[in-house]
Amino acid sequence: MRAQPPSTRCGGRTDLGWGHDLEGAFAAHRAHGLRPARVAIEHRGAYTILEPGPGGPCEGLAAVSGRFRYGTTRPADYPAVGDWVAIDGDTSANSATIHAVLPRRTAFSRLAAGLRTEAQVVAANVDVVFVAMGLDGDFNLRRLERYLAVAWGSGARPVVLLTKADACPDVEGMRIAASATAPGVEVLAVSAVSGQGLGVVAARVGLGTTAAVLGSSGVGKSTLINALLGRSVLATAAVRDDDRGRHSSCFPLAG
Ligand SMILES: Nc1nc2c(ncn2[C@@H]2O[C@H](COP(=O)(O)OP(=O)(O)OP(=O)(O)O)[C@@H](O)[C@H]2O)c(=O)[nH]1
Ligand SMILES: [Mg+2]
Repeated sequence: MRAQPPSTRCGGRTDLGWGHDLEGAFAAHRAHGLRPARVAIEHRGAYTILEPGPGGPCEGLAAVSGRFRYGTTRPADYPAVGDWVAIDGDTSANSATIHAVLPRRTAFSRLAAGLRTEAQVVAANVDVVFVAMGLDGDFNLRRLERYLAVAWGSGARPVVLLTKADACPDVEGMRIAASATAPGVEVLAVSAVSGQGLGVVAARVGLGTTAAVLGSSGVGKSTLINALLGRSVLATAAVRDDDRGRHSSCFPLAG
């Protein structure tokens, strides 16, 4: 996991993707005086969380309670980026405590190294996963198939993004080849340099939708997310799949 320096910040326009289905799941926690928050970044031993509020989300650091730690043995049951959690304490003072993780709608997992090999969730509750493949030499249909299998396995809806379209002389030919490999999946050519396709990508991430970008290192995930954030995308996570495993990094929000 890539950590970012802890910071405290409140406000901004977003509902963080909280839905009515979560209200029911949260009722018992609310009865115990707990509040919902969403995990934005996983650090070693702590989490940056975003707590919805009337003036916009409030950001702060949180840790799991001793009781949670004592009762949780599987890595997959610990909070992951994108999880909704039940907290108490003061988020803006970086002293919130996580008491429970709400059931996940979707989950990206990787195998955690340890005495036993166990699944670890790297991104939860993602609705749309953008499978990114570069048109600058990264293009590989076998890898695209593998990424699509990961995407479908997570429960999220995949959309293929052919990135760096500005660097390719035959974008349409590549798009047709990718479409043949990904039947039933939308394939979009995009460029953060020319702006091609960014409007369509942003339209796939409506208010309340959580998106992840999955792709190999250097494919342009961070650049794309930054370009999208200028277009009021709610929330995005970058998930990298390489020989060091699958990583999810920050979960930035439009302000
Ligand atoms: N020509 C062109 N270059 C791009 C585009 N998007 C990103 N790049 C370049 O590609 C390189 C890698 O981009 P990143 O956004 O850092 O890639 P990443 O997928 O986040 O990489 P990791 O964080 O290592 O997983 C940078 O030099 C970018 O400037 C694009 O649309 N066109
Ligand atoms: Mg990056």
